[in-house]
Amino acid sequence: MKTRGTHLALGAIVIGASIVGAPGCSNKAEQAFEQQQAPAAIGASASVKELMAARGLSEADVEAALKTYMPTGKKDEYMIFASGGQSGQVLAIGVPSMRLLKLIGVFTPEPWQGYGYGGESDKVIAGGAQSGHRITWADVHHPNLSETKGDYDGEFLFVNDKANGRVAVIDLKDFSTKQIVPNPLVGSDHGGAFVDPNTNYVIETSQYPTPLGREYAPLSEYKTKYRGLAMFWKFDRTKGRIDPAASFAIELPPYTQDLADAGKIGSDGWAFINSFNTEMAIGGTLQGKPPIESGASQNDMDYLHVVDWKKAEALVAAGRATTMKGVRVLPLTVAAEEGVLTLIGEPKSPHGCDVTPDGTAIVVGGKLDTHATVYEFSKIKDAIAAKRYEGKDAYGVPILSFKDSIRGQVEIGLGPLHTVFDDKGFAYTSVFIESKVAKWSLKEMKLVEKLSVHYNIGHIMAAEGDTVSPDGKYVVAMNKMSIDRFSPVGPLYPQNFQLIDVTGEKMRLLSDMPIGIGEPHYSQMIKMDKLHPVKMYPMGQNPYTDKIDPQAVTGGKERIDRKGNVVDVYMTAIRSHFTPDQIEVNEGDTVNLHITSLEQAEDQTHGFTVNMYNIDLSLEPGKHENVSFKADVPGVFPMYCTEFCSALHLEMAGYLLVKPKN
Ligand code: CUK
Ligand code: CUA
Repeated sequence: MKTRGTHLALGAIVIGASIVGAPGCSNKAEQAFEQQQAPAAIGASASVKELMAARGLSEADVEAALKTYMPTGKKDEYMIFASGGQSGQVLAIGVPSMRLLKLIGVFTPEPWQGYGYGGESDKVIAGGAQSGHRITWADVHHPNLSETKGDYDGEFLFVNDKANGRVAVIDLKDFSTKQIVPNPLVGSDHGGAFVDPNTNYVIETSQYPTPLGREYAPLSEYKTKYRGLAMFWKFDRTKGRIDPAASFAIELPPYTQDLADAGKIGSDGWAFINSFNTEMAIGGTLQGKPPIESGASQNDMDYLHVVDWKKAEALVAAGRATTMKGVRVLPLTVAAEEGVLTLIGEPKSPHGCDVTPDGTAIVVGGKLDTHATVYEFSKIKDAIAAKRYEGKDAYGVPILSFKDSIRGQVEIGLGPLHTVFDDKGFAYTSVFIESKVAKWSLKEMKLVEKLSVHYNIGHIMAAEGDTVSPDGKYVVAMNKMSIDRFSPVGPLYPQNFQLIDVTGEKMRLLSDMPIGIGEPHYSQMIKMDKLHPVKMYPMGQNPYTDKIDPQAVTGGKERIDRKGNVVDVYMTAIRSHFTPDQIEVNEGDTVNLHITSLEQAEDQTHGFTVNMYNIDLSLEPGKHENVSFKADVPGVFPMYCTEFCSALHLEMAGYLLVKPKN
């Protein structure tokens, strides 16, 4: 591809810069080379040298700058979709520049996009209610791009909300959130929102066990009444929405299921979920009992859950499921008997569960173990087919021999967590306690190199890393702490993304990006040329129904209809006025505003707000919005456009007059 050429070219520039005898350049041969080459580049080189000295930059710094600097107007090669952690949002970031391109409102209202402030998007947020409770934040962990044949297709993004057991669907046609699906059975999720290689399902597995269906049972009945769950949300690609009615779930034992991944190529049709706390510790610190953290760290082995979801799907279709809160759930007994669920030991309190690009192996990191354990899928499959079980757990779930299921273990270091892959057969594992990225060979099962990162790396991510054909090139360390990396901003520090160049023999740390909005967990990086977002909407489009809104207005058809105490205002927005711009209602009236942007020019966005009513809309070209409110306070309320859309933007205003009752 073109980019290879670019990299070579950059390399040449770097050599040019490095031979000018920068401070710290003591290599004689290089200096001799410099004298030979100097005439061709002397002007630029001299100033580069001065700049380097003035800013105290090393050659490595200059090389990193040349690899990441994006001149104005030039575009990035990749886009990262990163979880926004507690912000409930998703970040879109360009690579290699690490420039923030967009903050996508997902679970949390986001005012710039007018997301969750009175308009149509309120329905998306309302759809995410759990037990009738509107929830306006989330703990976003894992963004996952839709796939076709195991490759990112750039159409949709799915993210999970660990805190509230929800999954969201973001349409990459307009980078906006279209659906939030609450899981009616669980109290939290974590292994999500992973997709199978053709995005038939979005997979969401529970984290902390609870009685299924969000029911009550005392903790003394933990082992009998509490359960885990693997949810398979059916994704309807033509509608671009999850179809809850066509979805199903598998009941799991009350171990704390953690990360999950879907099989690919030969392991397509299977899912893998690791777990901790197979001790089923429940804490009780006030009663003098050990906290969950120590209770959960007694066993030397926890369980990798191997799930034959194709078989589960067939059993559900054959009527073997029971329906709970509208979801078809395959009972644990059936899953155990039919070979849908099988367990394998995994080293003490694991984290990370990552299927290799070729689908032949699953890599699990051991938080309290120094290894990355590589499970061989063919061995697992054969053992299940032959029913070569070592025993059963307390719930009757068959257990395979650990020894006979693995390809091997690689000594990584203290606290290996997540693993990603490149195009050359290397795996990169985040090593939390050591604050390092460990590069190792999947073929030779051997550690190759370790790179220090800053600090306490959690997730790690690679370019196109979860596909059947990763790109290599870039790895991103997603560090939990930044300590001394940035200017201080008070006791809450930003997390730190570190971009790493993995094209060469040695890994090179290129740049830092502070994330001052939440703690991102995972992210994915897609080639920019796979994304094809629209530049504007068709006139009158409601982005949340993906249709022309029945209330959309065209120019000249603007009007105010009154029926009793209901006032419908059909309004248009175009540079630089609203029609109508005077709305008179009576105190207590219900006001329905229907606003269509008549713009069809790129990047001509208007905003709409009216004083006091907590209404804030973003009207991108062609977009239609509906907003309703009760005019319950008499007075005069300015309304205006909130985007600086033209020279006469400030004049894009009007009045809502609410006449007092008496
Ligand atoms: S978890 Cu956060 S560092 Cu939710 Cu994927 Cu491992
Ligand atoms: Cu429209 Cu400012």
